[in-house]
Amino acid sequence: MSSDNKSNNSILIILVGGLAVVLALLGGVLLFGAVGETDPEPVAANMGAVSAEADTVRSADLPQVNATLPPPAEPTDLPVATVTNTPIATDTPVPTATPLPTATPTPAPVVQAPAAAVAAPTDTPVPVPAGPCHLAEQNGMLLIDIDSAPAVGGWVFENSAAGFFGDGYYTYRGEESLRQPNNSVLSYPIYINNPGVYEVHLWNYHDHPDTSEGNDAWLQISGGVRSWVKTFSGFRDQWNWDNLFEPSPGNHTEPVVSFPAAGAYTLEVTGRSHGFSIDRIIVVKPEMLIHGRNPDLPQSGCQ
Ligand SMILES: [Ca+2]
Ligand SMILES: [Ca+2]
Repeated sequence: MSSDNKSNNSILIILVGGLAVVLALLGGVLLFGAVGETDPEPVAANMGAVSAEADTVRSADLPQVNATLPPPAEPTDLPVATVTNTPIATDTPVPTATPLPTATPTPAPVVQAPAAAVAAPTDTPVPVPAGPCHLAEQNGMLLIDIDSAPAVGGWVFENSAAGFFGDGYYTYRGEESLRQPNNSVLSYPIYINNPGVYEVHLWNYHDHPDTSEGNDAWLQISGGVRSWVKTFSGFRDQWNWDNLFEPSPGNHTEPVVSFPAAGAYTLEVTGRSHGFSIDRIIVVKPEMLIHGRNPDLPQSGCQ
């Protein structure tokens, strides 16, 4: 019997315990169910408000973000500024090109150069020949002392006949050479600055009893100015300038020559008839003939 009782008691205990657990669980469910129903709306309201706020905030923030996004449009302005700076840079090379026109004054000295070149010809008409002294014509006058060249051949230095310039003169004492020039050539380098027509006169002397004897010499000027020509004087026993050319027998002409250009020439004299004296030779323009005869003038200078 006892075992049955015990088993019955155990079953009872289990049933009571199970009932208690069921009751406990039911009470808890009721308790939590009441609490869950009291807060839900406010919570839901708050949640909605919060969600609404969240939306408004998000929406408000989003447009603001979008509003703040436009400023990035400024970068678009920045490239514009860089573009505006670029044309400025293009303007900058223009002022750099301006200094080039300032370099234009350089051509000015080029203009001065030709001006100096123009003045040069007037100062130096023709290059001065190298070598011996060239007796130079100045102001239409060229004065040559016969003894400025050494006496050669039949020429003799003398000073017995009064009326000569300086220390003396030359007299041809060689053999007569009536048909052609001989070897007793006196040579005078000369320089003509002013080309044109000139007259050649000899300060001469002869005392032969026959006026037509011992009264002439040969003369020539290089450069085609005057080939050898007989030059004679008709005045006896006196120093005079009155000589003429005789290019052919009986053809008497004024002793005129013409220099085609400025430059160096050579005047030469050689003997023709015995006893003819020459002291000075002048090559002068016709309008300067009287001045060229002045015995006080010294021989022309060298050039
Ligand atoms: Ca003399
Ligand atoms: Ca003669």
